[in-house]
Amino acid sequence: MFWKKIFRSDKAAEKEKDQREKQGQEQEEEHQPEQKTEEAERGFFKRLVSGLEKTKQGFVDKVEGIMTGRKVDEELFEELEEALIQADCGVETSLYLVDQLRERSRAEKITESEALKGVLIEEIVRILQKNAEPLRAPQEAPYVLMVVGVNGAGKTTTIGKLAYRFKQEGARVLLAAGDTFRAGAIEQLEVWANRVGVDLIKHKEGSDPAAVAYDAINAAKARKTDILILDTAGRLQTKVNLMSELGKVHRVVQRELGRDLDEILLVVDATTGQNALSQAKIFSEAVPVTGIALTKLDGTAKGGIVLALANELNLAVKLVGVGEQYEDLQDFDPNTFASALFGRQEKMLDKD
Ligand SMILES: Nc1nc2c(ncn2[C@@H]2O[C@H](COP(=O)(O)OP(=O)(O)OP(=O)(O)O)[C@@H](O)[C@H]2O)c(=O)[nH]1
Ligand SMILES: [Mg+2]
Repeated sequence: MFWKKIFRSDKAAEKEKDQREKQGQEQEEEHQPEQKTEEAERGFFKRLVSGLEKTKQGFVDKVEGIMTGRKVDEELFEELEEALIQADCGVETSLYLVDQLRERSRAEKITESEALKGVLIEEIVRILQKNAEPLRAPQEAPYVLMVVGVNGAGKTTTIGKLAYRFKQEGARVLLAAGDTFRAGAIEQLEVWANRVGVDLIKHKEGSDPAAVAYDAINAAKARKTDILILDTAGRLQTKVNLMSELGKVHRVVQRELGRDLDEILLVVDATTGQNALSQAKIFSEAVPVTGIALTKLDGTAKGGIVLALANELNLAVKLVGVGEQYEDLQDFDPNTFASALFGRQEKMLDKD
C-alpha cells in the first residue's frame, strides 16, 4: 500500500486492474490493500504472538515469576537484571532498564512487584520507540531496496517475503540476484521470484555483483518497475575485501540511480545474540545502512536482542521475521510487539 500513493494514482491503478481483468489475468484481486480486513490484522497479530512463543516462555514467564507477589527490593532488581541479560537484552540495556526501575519505584513509591511490572513494560516500550521508524516512503520510482548481512542471516528469504508483500499491494517488483558468490544463491532467489510471480535480473555464478546491480537499475528504469530489491552475498563482517565489494555495489547503484537508495536493510539473525550489535556497527561502516530486519525471532528464547538493538544503535528495527511463511515478515511496531510479548493481546485486539 505504501508505494501506491506516490507512484501511481489510484485511478491509474484501477485502469491497470481493468486491463488485467480484460486480459484474463486477474490475479488474486482479493488481496488488494483496501480490503485488508480486521481479520487479517488479527491474523498478523496471532502470527506475531506465536512467533514470539519461545521468548515468552524463556524470558517473559521468568520476568513474571520474579515480579509476582514480591516486595520491591534490591534482590528483586538483581534477579531482574540477570533475567534481562540472559534474554540477550545486552548488559548496557539491562543495567539501564533496572536503574530506571529503581529510580521510578523510589520516586513513585512503588512497593509491590506487580505495580513495578507495569513500569517495566512502559520502559521497554520507551526503549523500543527510541529509534523506531517504518520503511521509508517512496519518493520516486524505482524504489530501491538493498539487502545486506552475514551468511545465512535470512536475506534472500526476507527479499522473497517482501516481494510477496509488495506484489500483493499491486506493485511491479523486480529482484536482482546480486549474490553471485555462493553456489545455488541465484537459483534460490529465482525460486522465490517464480513463486511470487515477479521478474528477476541475474548473471552467471561468479560474475561481478556490481554488474548485476548496474543491469538491474537500468532494467528497472526501462520496465517502469515500482520496487527493485537487490540481494547481496552473505559476508563475514571481518573480511575487509568482501566489505569493500559491498561498498562498490552500493556506489554503482547510487550512480546509476542518480540518488541515494531508498533503503539499505541489514538483515540480522536474532539467534546470533550480542554479535548482532557488532554486525550492525561494521556493516554501517561499509554502506549507509538505513534499518534492520531482524529475522528468526521465532527460533529464539532470547528476543531481548530487539531491546539491545533499539537501545544501543542509532538504527531502527524496521521489520521482524517470525517464521518461514510469506506472511511471517512484519513491520516492527513497538506497542504491538510489547503487547504480543506481554500477553496484552485482548486489549490490543479490542482497541478498535
Ligand atoms: N524460522 C525462521 N527461519 C527463517 C527466517 N528467515 C529466514 N529463515 C531461514 O533461514 C535460512 C537462511 O535464510 P536465507 O534467506 O537463505 O539467508 P541468506 O542471508 O540469504 O543466506 P546467504 O545467502 O547464505 O548469505 C533459511 O532456511 C530460511 O528459511 C525467519 O524469520 N524464521
Ligand atoms: Mg542469500
